[in-house]
Amino acid sequence: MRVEANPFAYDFDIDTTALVLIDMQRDFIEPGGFGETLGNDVALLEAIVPATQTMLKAWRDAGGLVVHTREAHEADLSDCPPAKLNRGTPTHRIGDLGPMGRILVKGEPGNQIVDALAPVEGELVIDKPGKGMFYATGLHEILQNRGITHLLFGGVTTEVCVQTSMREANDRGYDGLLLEDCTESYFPAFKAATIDMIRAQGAIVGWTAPSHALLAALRGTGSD
Ligand code: C5J
Repeated sequence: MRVEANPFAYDFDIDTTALVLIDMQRDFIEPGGFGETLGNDVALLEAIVPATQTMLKAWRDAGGLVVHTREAHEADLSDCPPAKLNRGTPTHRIGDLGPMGRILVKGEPGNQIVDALAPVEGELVIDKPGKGMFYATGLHEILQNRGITHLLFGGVTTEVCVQTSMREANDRGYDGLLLEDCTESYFPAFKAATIDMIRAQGAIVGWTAPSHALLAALRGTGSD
């Protein structure tokens, strides 16, 4: 299957490809969560949910593997080093009690994936203590065991957890494609810069494409 992508076409087989949705959690997307406590306008992120939902449905209908990640810490914060805990000047830090429970702590309401994109049976849900999806998660071994070689990416935020995960994936030998309208940043200029960086120099980190290009490929109306 071929997606019309940048900087050139992206070829993949559904059987060896996973869709990875990074951190589409209430803590980042809904008011009252971690994102807002850092002073961000979360409405920007909420806006990508409909396109992501459409694309997720098409991928599920095609029978593709779905991986959801959550940025999530243990209740005692033993997996959150001071270097992470003490950064920034948020009104609430990781572990503090906010309107949606303890910020970025496993099991809390704010730590869950937004309802519109909630995982279904058979999909992988990976809790990660870092920004990247491979650090301290065992995900690489899980994907290797399933024969996955290609990764389609959506999620938030583009320049933090999504870009870190794409770079980690690239170093581990995966071919990654970022779905441009299924990812967002609190800073539009950072999103644009990330897209440019990923596909620069002949796809040095990976490919990018709008989700309609993937949908066309799945419908069999893209090029093959
Ligand atoms: C951040 C993330 N931005 N999921 N996390 O802290 O990108």
